[in-house]
Amino acid sequence: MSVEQFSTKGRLADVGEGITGDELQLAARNHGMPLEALRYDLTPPGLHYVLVHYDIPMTSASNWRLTVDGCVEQPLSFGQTELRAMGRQTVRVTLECAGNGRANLHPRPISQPWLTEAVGTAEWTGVPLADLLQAAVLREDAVDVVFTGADHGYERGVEQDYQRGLSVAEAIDSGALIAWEMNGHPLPPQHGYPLRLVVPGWYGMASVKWLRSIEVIDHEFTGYQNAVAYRFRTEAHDAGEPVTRIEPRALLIPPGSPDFMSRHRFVAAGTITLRGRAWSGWAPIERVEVSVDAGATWQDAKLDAGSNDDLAWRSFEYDWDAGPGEHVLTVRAYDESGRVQPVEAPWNRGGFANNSAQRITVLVQ
Ligand SMILES: Nc1nc2c(c(=O)[nH]1)N[C@H]1C(S)=C(S)[C@@H](COP(=O)(O)O)O[C@H]1N2
Ligand SMILES: [Mo]
Repeated sequence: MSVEQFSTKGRLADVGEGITGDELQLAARNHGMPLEALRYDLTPPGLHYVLVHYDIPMTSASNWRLTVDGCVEQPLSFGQTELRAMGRQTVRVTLECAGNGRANLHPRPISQPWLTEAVGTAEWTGVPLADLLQAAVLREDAVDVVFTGADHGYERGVEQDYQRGLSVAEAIDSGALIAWEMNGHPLPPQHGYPLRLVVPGWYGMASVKWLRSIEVIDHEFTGYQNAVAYRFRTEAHDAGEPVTRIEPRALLIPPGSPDFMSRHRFVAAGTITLRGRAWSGWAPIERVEVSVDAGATWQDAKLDAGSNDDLAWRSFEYDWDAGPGEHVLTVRAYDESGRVQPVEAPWNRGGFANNSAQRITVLVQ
């Protein structure tokens, strides 16, 4: 049997087809952030969402090397001590998986079936990627920068190391970091120990974990994760457009207490302060609106005094005068680039960037 025959093909769920065993297997490995963890400014690492395409590699900091080579005047190789000597910076970043929202699409692309929980915010500490590239001195023919992780696997018949490319401009201007700490502690194994890339504002796929190599190349990178996987397509044969930065999204901390199975909420009548977080990878959040009648009418939420200049989420609140009965709560975010979170985002085959507004069903008693 060939690799192609043994590999799973990409497909859409049939009309009415429930979650498959393969999707359940992925959902159990790659967990989301429970929405009540929106309460924390910084997501405790065990509650931050996790996405791993293949297996979590078993790695050790003591013999780890990071190489920087290709179209550079000065190829470099760093151990942990040498890398730390290059500088130290901490950046607060909201990471979100590009597939967040996928399982709510119709038809549903068969893949990691996220609802709305593939998000988390951490303080990442490391050395700016731009400083490493400067130390290596880019040659004139430098076009793209390729980041390779230590994990290896197969996707739709293609054997690969997990790899992503950025253009030289994106690599330098995005404020990307080569990080060794998450919230002040060494990276946990599932988040890339001992080293990972963190690209602020970009969907998570750009932030390569278990980073072992940075190669500067003189042409556009056409690896699987850039040219095949993370593309907006409506037809299977389209070349599609690349998935890049995070679209605006607001999420409410589900109020009151949940029903175990449905997660529908029970709250007592009266004034209820609804709280949540909003973010965008394109520009700071400028406004959040709340609807307590399933999107029929919208009111402005109060944003906290901060900003998300550093592209971390911003908190908001809204006092709801809750009367008895069933209500559907929904929220939407606006950013300073003019992007507005849609009530219903357009469909695409990969199920990427589905930032359709969250809906929470509440029974007020
Ligand atoms: N080496 C490697 N890096 C990776 C991945 C992976 O599978 N392997 N998954 C990517 C994807 S799709 C996402 S959304 C983020 C998730 O980061 P987290 O698990 O730290 O939240 O890691 C990215 N970096
Ligand atoms: Mo992702």
